[in-house]
Amino acid sequence: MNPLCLKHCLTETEKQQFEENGFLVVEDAIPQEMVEKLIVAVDRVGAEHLGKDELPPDANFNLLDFVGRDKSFIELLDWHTTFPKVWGILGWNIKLYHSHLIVLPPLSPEERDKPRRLGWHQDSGRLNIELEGNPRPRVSLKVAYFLTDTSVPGRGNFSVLPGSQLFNQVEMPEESTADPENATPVFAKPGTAVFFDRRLWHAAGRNTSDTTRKVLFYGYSYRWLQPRDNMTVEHVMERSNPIRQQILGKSTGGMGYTSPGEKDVPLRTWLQENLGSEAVAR
Ligand SMILES: O=C(O)CCC(=O)C(=O)O
Repeated sequence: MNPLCLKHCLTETEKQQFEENGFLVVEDAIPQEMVEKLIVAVDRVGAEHLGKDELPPDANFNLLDFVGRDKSFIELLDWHTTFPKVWGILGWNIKLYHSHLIVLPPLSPEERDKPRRLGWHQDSGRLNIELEGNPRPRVSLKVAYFLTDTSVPGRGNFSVLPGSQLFNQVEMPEESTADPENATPVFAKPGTAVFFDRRLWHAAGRNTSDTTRKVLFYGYSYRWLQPRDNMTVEHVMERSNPIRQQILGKSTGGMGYTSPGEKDVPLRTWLQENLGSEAVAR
C-alpha cells in the first residue's frame, strides 16, 4: 500500500468532528488530473449503462456496483488521503461492501421552482429495522468523491442533518414540502471527499444549476456484512495486492469474516508493521 497513507491518518480533531456531526469533509482529497480521469471513466461507464455512444446531457442515474468497471475506480479503494481515515474510524476488519455513482443533471425548468422535500434517509435498508439499540450501531460509512463543483448552493449538494446519526428517527416539519430546520448543504469542490456515517440522515439536494453533478460513493463496512450490491470484482482480484484483495471482499472462508486470521486481514499486518501494535490493539 502507498506509504503516503501514513501522512493522512485520522486526526483527533477529525475523529471528534466525525463522531459529533456524523460526517467529515476532506478538501483536495484527489488531485485535478485524477478528477479528470475519473470523469472520463464515469462518462464512459454511464454511456455504456444507458446503451449510448456518449453520455447524454440529461443523463440521470444511480449506478450500483461501478467499482470494477475502470482501473481508476479501483485506485480509489485505498487512496492515500482517504483510506487511512476509513481504517481510523472503523478499524482493520474492513472491506468495500457497496459502491454507487450518481449522475444528477439540472432539474427541468418546470421542476426547478416546485417546492419539494428532499429524500431524507439513513443507509442500509433493513439494518435500520432489525438492529436493536438507540442509536443503532454504525457498521459502515461511505466516502463520497465529488467530481464536479458543488461548492455553492443549488448544485444538488449532498445534504445532511448534522448529528442525526445518533437518532433512529428524526422529525419532519408538518408542511410536507419543507425540510428540517437544520438541513445543511455540504459544499464540496471537485476533488473533495466527504465521509459519512451510514446512520446520518442525508439526501441529495436539488440541482437548480446548469451543471450536471457527478459523485462516486464508496461504502466501507466490517468484513462480516453482506455486500449491498453484486460486487463484480472477481476480474480484478488476481492482479490486486493483498490489501486490495481484502478491501474487495476476499476471505479464507466463512470463519475468516468474524474471526479473521493473518491471511484474511493483511491490512492489520501492514498497520502493525507501520504504526505499531497499538494501532491494531482492538
Ligand atoms: O446523492 C447524494 O447526494 C446522496 C447520496 C445518498 O443518498 C446515498 O449515498 O445514500
